Amino acid sequence: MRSKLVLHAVDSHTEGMPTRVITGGIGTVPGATMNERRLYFREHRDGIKQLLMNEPRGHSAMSGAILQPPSRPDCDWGVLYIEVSGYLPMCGHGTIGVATVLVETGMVEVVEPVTTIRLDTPAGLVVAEVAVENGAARNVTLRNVPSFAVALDRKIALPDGRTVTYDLAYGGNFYAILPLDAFGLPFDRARKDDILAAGLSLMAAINAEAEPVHPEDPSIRGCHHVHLYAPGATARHSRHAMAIHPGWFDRSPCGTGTSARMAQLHARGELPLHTEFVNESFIGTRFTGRLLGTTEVAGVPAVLPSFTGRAWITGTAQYLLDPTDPFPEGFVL
Ligand code: PYC
Repeated sequence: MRSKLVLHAVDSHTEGMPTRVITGGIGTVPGATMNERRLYFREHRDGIKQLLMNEPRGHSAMSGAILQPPSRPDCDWGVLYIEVSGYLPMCGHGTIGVATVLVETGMVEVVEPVTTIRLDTPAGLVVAEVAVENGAARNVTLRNVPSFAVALDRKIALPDGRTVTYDLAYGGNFYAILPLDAFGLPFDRARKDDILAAGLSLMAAINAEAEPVHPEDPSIRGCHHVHLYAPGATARHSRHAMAIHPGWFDRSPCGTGTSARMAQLHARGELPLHTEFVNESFIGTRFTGRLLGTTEVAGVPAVLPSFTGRAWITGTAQYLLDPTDPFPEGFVL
């Protein structure tokens, strides 16, 4: 056996969505903040992300997180998020996976019944409260970054001639939010290809016409997620399909998407603070969220979201790269 590198991983899934947590083999990425490290990694080390996410080591809906020393003194760990689609500023399901791995592998001091872990993410501070019972992480509640509605009832024309109305909100990533009915499609996994095509066409139109940019950090930009909610969705319990660039669905209820959805519902006057909101994924798994308070982001009214979900460790691995491997960055079919 020969290898140019050895990447140590603990694989997990959060309510159905994988998080490959890289615990060693990468070293400290240059950058004064976690966002600078995200941009550095994207520019200089993208091959490692491709190798870990693409086939044959990953698949077309693969997601992961690279553990780092924190860049700020008030945090326990830093996290860089990697996905088939790129480098997210923040990922909710990924952070629940990270917190579960940190507790269950003893990489943080474990306190029962609740272990609090402060995480330095490219989007800002995220606090994880892990409910621990006999050493096992039962669930994780995240206090996410401030989230806000960008636009309500914005109209856009699509290439097929249809005009749809959507809301746009930020919850660590930007989300277009609209009913699946707007495309005349049923909430049915048998129609997943049509649902995905609808989401991708809206995403492309938004980015061509009015690409969203974070008011405090222009490196966080673009709409790469479309939240299509099912008939019967309410401001207390909602089911949805989350279409993600370049062409896959979140299997989990999507933590940053849940945060954006709660910010959107709050901006619409439909979700008060401290009120439970259950968000259900395309495969029927759930996060339970609530809004803890209000704040501002660059003068824009914002909310402080939290949500709870569960993750399970599925394996450990050392990913290798043989110097003769013809696919050093994997491939996408
Ligand atoms: O849980 O925030 C999330 C997420 C983003 C993309 C996939 N999952």
